[in-house]
Amino acid sequence: MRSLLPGLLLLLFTGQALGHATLVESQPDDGATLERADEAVVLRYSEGIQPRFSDFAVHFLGDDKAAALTHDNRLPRAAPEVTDRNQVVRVALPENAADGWYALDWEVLAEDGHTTSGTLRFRLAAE
Ligand SMILES: [Cu+2]
Repeated sequence: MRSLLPGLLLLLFTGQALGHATLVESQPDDGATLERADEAVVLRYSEGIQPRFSDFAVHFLGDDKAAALTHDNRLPRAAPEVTDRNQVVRVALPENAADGWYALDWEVLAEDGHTTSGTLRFRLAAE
């Protein structure tokens, strides 16, 4: 019994560490510029997510990077494309998206049932 304990603890901690779907990287980075409106915003998570129970909302903030995210500045929802074992999410901007600041507000349910969320702010500066 005593010899089993360390292994059991390791299993528990490993399971926790692997469980949450944390944002590993994004394109563009938070605060950075997207130079083409037709290029999707890409989020990569540490674990697979459950697309049906995850939410990705794009808000247009105009000139104010720090603007609050409201119902009024939220853009119409578009279905994100989820690939790579449900770890990569591509969120397209609307056609003819205006230049300015945007925020992508996300909340994802990992395959283990844990929820994580965050906000990515980026600037669109298309030619
Ligand atoms: Cu978890």
